[in-house]
Amino acid sequence: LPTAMLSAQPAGYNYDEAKVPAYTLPDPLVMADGTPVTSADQWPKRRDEIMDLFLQEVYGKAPGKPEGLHFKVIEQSDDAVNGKATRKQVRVFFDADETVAMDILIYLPKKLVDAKQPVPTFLTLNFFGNHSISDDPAIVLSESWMRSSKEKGVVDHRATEASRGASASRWPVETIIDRGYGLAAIYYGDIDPDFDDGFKNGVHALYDPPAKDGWGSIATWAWGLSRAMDYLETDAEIDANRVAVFGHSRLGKTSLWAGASDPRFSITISNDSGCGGAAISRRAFGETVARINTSFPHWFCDNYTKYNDNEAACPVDQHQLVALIAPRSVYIASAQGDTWADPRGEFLSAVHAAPVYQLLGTDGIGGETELPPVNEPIMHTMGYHIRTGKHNVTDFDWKAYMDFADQRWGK
Ligand code: GTR
Repeated sequence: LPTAMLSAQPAGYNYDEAKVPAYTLPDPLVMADGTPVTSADQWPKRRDEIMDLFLQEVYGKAPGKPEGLHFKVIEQSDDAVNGKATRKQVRVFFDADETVAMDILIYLPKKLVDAKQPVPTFLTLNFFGNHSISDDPAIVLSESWMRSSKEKGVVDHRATEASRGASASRWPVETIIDRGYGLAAIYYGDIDPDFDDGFKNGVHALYDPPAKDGWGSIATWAWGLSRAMDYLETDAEIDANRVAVFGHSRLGKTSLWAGASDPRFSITISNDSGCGGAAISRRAFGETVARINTSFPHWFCDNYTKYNDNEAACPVDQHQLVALIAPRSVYIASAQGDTWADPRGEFLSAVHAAPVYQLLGTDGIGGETELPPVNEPIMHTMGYHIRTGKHNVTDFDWKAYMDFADQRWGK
């Protein structure tokens, strides 16, 4: 990732709160025909309306579970992470002919596996291959296309031995195991390589090219997370009722869409997800819809370009994405130095989704309306923090996510 570029403030965009345009957000609790939603039993109908708009105008429609989906354990060991964990690498084939597949790397606390206690697990996508999250030499070195050609030991868009552990600072594997959680990791490029190739590679190879409301890459990666969940549900060592889906940046946008579109995810975590993730688009603070659709034309469905420099015309905004997850737990995190992702806009989507959470009988974001002080996580059914530092995933973030999981899952 061009981290240096991300923590900078690209010129030509607004970073001044005083210059945020006046805006009116679409109300998640008013039906399309104007009827107010005042009781929980009206919510499913309103939720369908909002979901249809996100499918049609923002992320695009994905197919269901493919008929040929099947799984093979390609490697396993009961001696990983200094003897504290089991390791399993599972190949998920998206078709009967085994032409397209993704690998899931799974670490589980050995103590829980030995005690036959299903393990609550963080399901995550990563940017540089499963081998990049740890220097564990048994992790299969990814052969998939990689974005960078110079970073993280990647040469000519392929990983090399030097890529092992290159992103380990973002993945405190041993701490996760020590705290009694499992980690399931997938390289996002196995599902769909992150460049605009006209929807030919990755899993798109198995389907017709998408229409204007067809799945963009974010919807495709989220679909891959649902296929991973299909696997997790078959694995007795994993507690499929306690799976937290986590992602950073474009993969934070992805985890939010996965959590919204697949109710099997118990907790959804968005780390620094920004524009097209948790940030309110109408604020046009930092990255804008026009910029994201121009730089990354493959991420959203084609209809989303209608809202380039015209956010107010979009029938939905990102607080409604968060509302789609209700009443399930959601955690949104920001970084103070990540102005490109609009920290205040990320927080506000939690605030403006909270009425839906409250209607459904939860405490939402605990009635908070002001951005909390830095480094002080808020944890209710919805959680939020803004930490010091840049666009990144840090130990502070992971500690908050595991504390949140402890609280939500009553550990
Ligand atoms: C940036 C993009 C952001 C964010 C980020 C990332 O270039 O503008 O929306 O997704 O990439 O994924 O690291």
